[in-house]
Amino acid sequence: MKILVLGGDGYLGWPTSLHLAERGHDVAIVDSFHRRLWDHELGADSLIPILTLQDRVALWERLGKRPIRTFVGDITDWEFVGHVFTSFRPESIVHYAEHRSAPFSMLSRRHAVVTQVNNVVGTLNILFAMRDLAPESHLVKLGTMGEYGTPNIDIEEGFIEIHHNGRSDVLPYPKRASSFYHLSKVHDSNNIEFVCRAWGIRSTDLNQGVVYGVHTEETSLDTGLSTRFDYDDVWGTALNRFCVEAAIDHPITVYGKGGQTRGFLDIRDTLQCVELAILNPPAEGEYRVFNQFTEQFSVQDLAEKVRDGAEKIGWNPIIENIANPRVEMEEHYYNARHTKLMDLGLQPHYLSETLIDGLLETVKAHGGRVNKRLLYPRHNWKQGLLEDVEPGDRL
Ligand code: NAD
Ligand code: USQ
Repeated sequence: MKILVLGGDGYLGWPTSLHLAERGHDVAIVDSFHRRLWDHELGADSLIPILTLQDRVALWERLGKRPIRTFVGDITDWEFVGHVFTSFRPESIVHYAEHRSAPFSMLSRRHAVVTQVNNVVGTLNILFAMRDLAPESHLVKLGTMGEYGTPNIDIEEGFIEIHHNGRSDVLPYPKRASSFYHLSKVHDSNNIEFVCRAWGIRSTDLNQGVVYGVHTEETSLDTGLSTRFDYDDVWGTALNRFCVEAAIDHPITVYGKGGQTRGFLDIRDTLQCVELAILNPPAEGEYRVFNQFTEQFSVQDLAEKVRDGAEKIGWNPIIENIANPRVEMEEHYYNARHTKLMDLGLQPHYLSETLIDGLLETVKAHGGRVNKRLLYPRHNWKQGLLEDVEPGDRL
């Protein structure tokens, strides 16, 4: 199959591209390198060194692997999108090419606007390109579990049956996101659901939880094929950050009480889920939603798992419950359904079977690259970027 991976230079897009190429598909990557630029703005960098996209792709081919095409450009640029679709003619489009940091989107008015324009306009361009240039193709769009928020009822997979005043209907599940980033995904979902009805587009919205881990079968073939690994206060996600903190003997930064519960999954399962969605496409005009995570944990649970894993290998990290920079519930009900990908054959890698100490050792090997100034949060949800935060300061 001809598969276009939008955002193929990123944490998830790069290993997904390799995985799909290894499975015999014709893969083309699109990326604007915005992510590398946004890192520069914040003085952040991947913990694990990464090659340029051009060098990564060349190395992959030198290993005798199926070539991967690259298109460098921005999907908010309509001319560029048109060029990519007419020259590659994709059958499936995996859409990772968005701004993905909740903290970044809360830093200032400008950061909120950059996030929402990039995400909503980029996705609209892809939808119009599908209608006009690839009407049979299937969009596999990365959404987020954060679209739902933390309601006091069970979370369903995209839709809920509502009974009201003696009548009933199946409607999109109510959304209550907690950052301008998460809201951009809600806006995307609404636009996609609408064009499936209006134009007969096929789409799978993958409401993904927080991803952890770094190695996949293909990235492990050569250090030059490594994917990025973020640990800073703006881009780093919970478990990945906790491992880096433990590895350099920095307190593990649980925000607030730590009862915030989220869905999590191993990076290898992201690849499996995307492949399952591609191989089992929806019907013409169908908009379907899969909740893409394998287990749910509170952040305090995760911190304790990392601490216990670290103690097994002789380290002694401590957990610090610091002031929460976010506005979010720290104690709440959370029960999200996630059976549709399992029904398609997903075989999860559970955290209990993953050697946290293995991940810790990998991270430790790069410990010298950690910029400690980037560990405690330099922002909060109410004031945005705190310009006067000194290295090591806390909120
Ligand atoms: P990432 O920032 O590492 O990768 C995103 C890539 O998209 C980057 O290489 C960036 O340069 C590119 N990009 C962004 N805007 C673009 C544009 N307008 N045109 C072309 N390229 C553009 O992010 P990631 O962690 O790989 O996440 C990928 C997707 O998965 C995102 O949509 C994110 O919201 C979603 N997601 C990620 C996680 C996670 O834990 N990492 C969890 C749930 C959902
Ligand atoms: N948290 C801590 N300590 C930290 C970092 C985070 O306690 O050092 C807490 C946060 O307060 C939050 C939870 O951990 O309650 C998750 O935060 P996160 O930074 O790991 O994840 P989040 O901001 O939600 O965003 C990440 C990705 C995003 C994706 C989302 C999936 O960056 O692209 O959409 O995970 S989900 O969380 O399901 O919405």
